[in-house]
Amino acid sequence: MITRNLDIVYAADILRQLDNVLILTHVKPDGDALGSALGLAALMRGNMRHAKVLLPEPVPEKYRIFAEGVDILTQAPENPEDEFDALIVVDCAANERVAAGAGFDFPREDISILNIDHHPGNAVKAEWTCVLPEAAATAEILVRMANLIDWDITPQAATLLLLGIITDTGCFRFSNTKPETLRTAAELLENDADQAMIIDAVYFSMPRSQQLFTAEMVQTHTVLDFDGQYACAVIPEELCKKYQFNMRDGETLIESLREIRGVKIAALLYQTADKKVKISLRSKDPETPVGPLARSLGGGGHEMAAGVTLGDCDLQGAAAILRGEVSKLL
Ligand SMILES: [Mn+2]
Repeated sequence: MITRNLDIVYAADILRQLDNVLILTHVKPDGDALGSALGLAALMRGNMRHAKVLLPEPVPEKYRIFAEGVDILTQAPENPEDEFDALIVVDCAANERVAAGAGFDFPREDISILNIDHHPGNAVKAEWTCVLPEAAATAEILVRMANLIDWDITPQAATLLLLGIITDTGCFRFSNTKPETLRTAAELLENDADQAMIIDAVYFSMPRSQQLFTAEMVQTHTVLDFDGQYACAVIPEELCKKYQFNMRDGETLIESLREIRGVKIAALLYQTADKKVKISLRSKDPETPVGPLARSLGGGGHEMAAGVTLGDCDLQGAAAILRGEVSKLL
């Protein structure tokens, strides 16, 4: 059963009453997933609560410095209901995307779940749900909640939460950047968030091999279609091997397609280890949103940034299916 979406004031009061929680986020965590999960743990610790974060996968290298000093479990506890008051799921829109690791059932009935997110269409099964699609990042919602319940924001929490806002807004370039987003970021800077550390780690630390990988992706594996309005990169496994590049670190690769003049829709396709095709989608034009497109293929996300995983087809087959859907928009 999906619970009704709670008012943020009510949800913040639920958060205030929790003393000892386990925080979870989505598989293949991005900057907002990590910033929100680790930031919420830091926030709670700074306000006399206990919080651990469950991260069964390795943290992408560029985010690793942000995880230092946070209590992280890499293996799910067998009986979380004995150890914790509740689970808090942040920035994750679907039950099957909750990164819990082996032996951990999700959703579950034996422990309360608080679900905090900004993805429209969030369907995580939880006792309490607070989804605010107008927030640029889940981290932004967490700051608003902290303010509502008068929690202190420590410099560490501020840095982690600002990481979430900066990455989900593409450093305040995307259309989800609202006055409230900038005010929230300003507040985090007032609380000594280390903005320079975030910018250095996220934007000025690309490994040379990734830069070369990106160049070859753009030059050899990208097709411009529909009069240059659609840029699609199909990444063969050999390219990853050549540069020893792990697509787990490829969160921002699609930006080099989106930044091309005239492109309205950008797509990036690669094959996952279990032989499915993962598609990332971005739109630059509100008239051609990619959220509905992703949902029509069984995926999800935001209107301007979405994704879908297709089984039962190879890269070229997936690219053809996608082109068919894109042709309805362009
Ligand atoms: Mn997010």
